[in-house]
Amino acid sequence: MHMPLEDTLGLNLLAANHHQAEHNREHFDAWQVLCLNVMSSPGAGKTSLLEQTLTALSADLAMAVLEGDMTTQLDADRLEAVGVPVVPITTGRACHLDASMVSGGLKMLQQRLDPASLDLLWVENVGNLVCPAEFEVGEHLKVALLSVTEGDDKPLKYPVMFREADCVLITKTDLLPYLPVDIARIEAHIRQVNPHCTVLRVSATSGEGLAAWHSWIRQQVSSQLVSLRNPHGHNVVPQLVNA
Ligand SMILES: Nc1nc2c(ncn2[C@@H]2O[C@H](COP(=O)(O)OP(=O)(O)O)[C@@H](O)[C@H]2O)c(=O)[nH]1
Ligand SMILES: [Mg+2]
Repeated sequence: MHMPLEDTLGLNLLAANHHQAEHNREHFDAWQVLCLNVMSSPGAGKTSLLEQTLTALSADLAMAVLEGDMTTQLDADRLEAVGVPVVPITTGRACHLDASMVSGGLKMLQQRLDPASLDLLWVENVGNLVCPAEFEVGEHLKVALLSVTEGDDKPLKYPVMFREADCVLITKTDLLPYLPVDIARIEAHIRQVNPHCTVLRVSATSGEGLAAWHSWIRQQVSSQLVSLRNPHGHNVVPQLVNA
């Protein structure tokens, strides 16, 4: 049976991306840096949350950001203002970052610092609920944001993003009193597509939930280090036979 040409092209594209993503992850593991890929629709609050989070955590975690945007460096400038190194990656017409763009971003980052000195590398993806979920970039964990203004049906309408996420942040909870939306239904729909992810309610404006979010991050950084140093873990560099 023949596959349609466009299906074959699509599969090849994803396979090539997967290969590059694995390569990126090998670098992250060798540098012992945890990489988090932050995704959401445009305007759900990724940059605002990162402004708060980078400020709160930079005293005890060394961090940098790869900032994906289609055309501008506006978000990169906002985050650089916090005092954390940021590499802007403009994607042109592409609606997501892919693994080779991130590889290019890493080379630019290496001109500024030694990535092995970092604990945590953030990737802020291009705002889009569909494409970023299909293109891994080598991240260890995916964080998806969904703001309360987007309605409770989005986890069901865009299931791939929410199924793949390790942590889902329901953002802008300060707006709940003004909206005809039921946050319990948002959570139930997230659980329906992904029963196991962490779900947190946060507001970058009021500060609600940020302590729980920051403690989730710290936990992930620590367990990443443990898994890289654990000789029986899955991330161990393979031993050379007869070396
Ligand atoms: N009320 C409220 N507005 C927020 C919150 N977080 C972000 N915003 C606003 O939402 C808009 C988009 O935020 P931004 O961080 O740029 O979203 P991004 O496109 O996902 O990076 C901006 O006008 C922010 O001020 C929040 O927690 N509460
Ligand atoms: Mg942004």
